[in-house]
Amino acid sequence: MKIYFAGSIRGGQSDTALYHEAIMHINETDTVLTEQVGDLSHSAKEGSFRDDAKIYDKDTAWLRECDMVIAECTVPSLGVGYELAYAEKLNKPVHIFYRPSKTNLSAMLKGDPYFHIHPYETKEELLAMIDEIRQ
Ligand code: 6K6
Repeated sequence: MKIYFAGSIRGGQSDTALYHEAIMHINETDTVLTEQVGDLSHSAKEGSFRDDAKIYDKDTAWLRECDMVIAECTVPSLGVGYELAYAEKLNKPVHIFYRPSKTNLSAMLKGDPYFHIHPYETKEELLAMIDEIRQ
């Protein structure tokens, strides 16, 4: 399967190492299209309109191409929220993971019956739940 992994970048990168571990885990059996989400070596700062337009074009093409969207939403992100709504319009399966001890998930995600919502707390739980949804 081609997986679109969504996680905060300009919304804040405190969970980037966790995204990286989840992406590496998924890549053992499937293909993550968006590996850069777990990469701390790129700048998260605003780019020029042209650079950001390239990111938008590439990411929306990957959303059209993917078989499933997995989003880690503990760190709130406008970009991830946009991607989730875009994926819903495309009828892609969308799985949202978050840690309730660290955040209050937006009602616009939790209240949307289209999304599969998965609260978890530990990294081990996250990886096991990611395995379950891909079976
Ligand atoms: C910075 C760090 C790694 O890569 C970069 C360059 N910027 C982006 N590259 C690729 N996708 C991006 C970039 N910035 C945002 N996105 C997309 O939006 C990703 O697919 C994330 O899921 C989401 C993050 O949105 P913000 O609003 O938190 O940046």
